[in-house]
This record gives sequence, structure tokens and C-alpha cells, in this order.
Amino acid sequence: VTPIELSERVIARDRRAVAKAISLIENDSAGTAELLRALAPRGRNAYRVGITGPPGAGKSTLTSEMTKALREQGKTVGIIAIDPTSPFTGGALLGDRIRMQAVSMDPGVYVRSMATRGSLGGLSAKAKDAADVLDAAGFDYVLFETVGVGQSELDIAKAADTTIVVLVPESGDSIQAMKSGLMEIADFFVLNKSDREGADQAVLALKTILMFRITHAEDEWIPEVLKTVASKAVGVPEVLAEIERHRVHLINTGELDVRRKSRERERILELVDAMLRIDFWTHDRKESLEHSLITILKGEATSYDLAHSLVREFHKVYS
Ligand SMILES: Nc1nc2c(ncn2[C@@H]2O[C@H](COP(=O)(O)OP(=O)(O)OP(=O)(O)O)[C@@H](O)[C@H]2O)c(=O)[nH]1
Ligand SMILES: [Mg+2]
Repeated sequence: VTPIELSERVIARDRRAVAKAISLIENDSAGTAELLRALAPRGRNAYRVGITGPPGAGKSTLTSEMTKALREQGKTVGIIAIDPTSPFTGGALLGDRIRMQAVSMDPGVYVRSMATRGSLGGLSAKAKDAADVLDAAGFDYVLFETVGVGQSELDIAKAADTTIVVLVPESGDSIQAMKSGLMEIADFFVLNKSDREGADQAVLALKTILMFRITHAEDEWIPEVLKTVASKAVGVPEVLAEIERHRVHLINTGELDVRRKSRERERILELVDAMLRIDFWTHDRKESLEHSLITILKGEATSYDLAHSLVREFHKVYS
């Protein structure tokens, strides 16, 4: 199928076409640009929510329950579970798949695991592009779940309109969140597993930390801390209500457009970087660099000299 044919099937919400389209993106396959171009006029309607937090916090359980609740409201939901570590389907994802099976039998729900294999962008970029596909396919919500910890969790905020950080009562979680930069990306917090001991103290600890961050700026959004028991669907309507409250806030302050523009800007910067790098590092240039390295060791040149001469030569080729 051509990218145009594929785009038509995506717009008709053909599940196999959606799967194929996301695979194209995942692998930087030829036709990706044309596909996204054809889908572009159809998108820009889905609301994108990132669900992140430490391993085992209950992100998948919460995502499933949120999906069920959204379906009851008549909304359609696309879910992207992102695995930053393994390009293959790992154990965690398999577990997710089983957990998500109940919701994914529903034609109004699409569940997809995703890895980043290609070189034209990182995790958040690929997640964004995949969300563009689901958006064009007419899903009302796109939920991203990030598995694991680290930079990928922080990056997901770039792909989402609203980012939820899921924590659990275990002591030290809020301190951990503060250290790892999760505090900065959270539009609100969910303290899941609040059926466990220490939930109220954990909420208090989080709220105390958050209090220090209040700047009293006009239109300031102050992140809430909500308690849930995802495994019993407790607190889920409140989570959806908070997403809605945040969405309205973003619209009223103009911040939604700011976020969406910044998402596109980041994506373009990343694509240009990757494209230039691919054009630049031809076999010949790599060889030439390899042969010159010895001059540095001999003290006859510096790394700056070699970089400058490579770039100068590159500019000559393109002028
Ligand atoms: N007690 C309790 N257990 C929960 C709750 N929510 C989820 N769990 C359980 O916690 C375990 C992990 O839940 P997941 O939803 O897989 O957590 P996750 O954050 O998606 O995990 P990873 O994707 O592996 O990082 C499962 O056994 C869930 O049944 C809760 O509110 N209370
Ligand atoms: Mg999970």
C-alpha cells in the first residue's frame, strides 16, 4: 500500500492500518513523511495525557480504569505503552498486554506498545508521531504510559498535553520524585495504592513539597494530589475530572497552544539535527576523520581543527 492509501485506511480507523502506520514511524520507514502529511488535516483533536511514574506504581492498571471510564462517557481512547529500554516485547509489556486485553477488545480502544528503533528522534518524538496517527484515526484521547524510570519519563511530558505522575505510599517516593525531576513535569499527582499504609502521610509530604513551589504568578496552576486505588477503580472519576480541569485551564490561559507549538518546535529541531547528522557522516567523512586522529595525538592538530575542517568541507559541498 502507498502512504496515501494507508492514510485513508487510518482515517477510517482500520486497526491494521493504524498498526502499520505506527510501525512505519517506529522504524523511520520510507513513506513516513508522506503518511503524516496526508494525516495532518485530520488531526489536532485528540487530547493527549501522559501517565508516568516508578515501575509497578499501577500505571497500567490506572490507564485501563481511566479508559473504561472514558468509554462510559462515550469517548474513544488510544493507548501507547512506551518501552524505552527493550526494542523487543519484554515481560512487562506482555503483562500490560494481558491487563489491557479487556479494554482492547473494544473497537473504541486501541492499545499499542512502542519502542524506538530508528534514528529520527527519541521516545517522546516517536510517541508524538504515533499520537498524531491515533489523532487522525479519530480517537478522542491518547494516553501514553511510560514504563521504567529516567529521562524517558521526563521526555513524555513533551508529547502530552497533561502529564500525570503516579506515585505510591512507600516512604521516600516523594523525595525520589523531587530528585528525579518528576515534580517539574507533573500537572498533577496520583497517589495510587492508597489502600496501603502511609497514604495520607505521603499525600501530605507531596503537598508540602508542592507548597514550596508556589510562585503566586497570575494564572498559576497548582498541581493537586489525588488518591486512587486503581485496582478497585477508586478515585478514577476524580482523575478524569482533574484532567478536564487542567485542559480547561490550558485553554483559558492559552497555554495549550504554547505547549503544542513547543512540541512541534522540539520535533523539528530533533528532526533537523538527525537529518543533518545522517547527511554529514558519510562513509568518506568517517574515514577521513579516522585517518586524521593521529595528528591530534602527535600534537599537530586539535579536535577543533578537525571539526572545523570537516564542517568547512561539508559547507563547500552544499554551496
Ligand atoms: N494494593 C494495590 N495494588 C495495586 C493498585 N493498583 C495496582 N496495583 C497492583 O500493582 C501491580 C502493578 O500494577 P501495574 O498497573 O502493572 O503497574 P505499572 O506502573 O504499570 O507497572 P510497570 O509498567 O511494570 O512499571 C499489579 O499487581 C496491580 O494489580 C492499588 O491501587 N492498590
Ligand atoms: Mg505498566
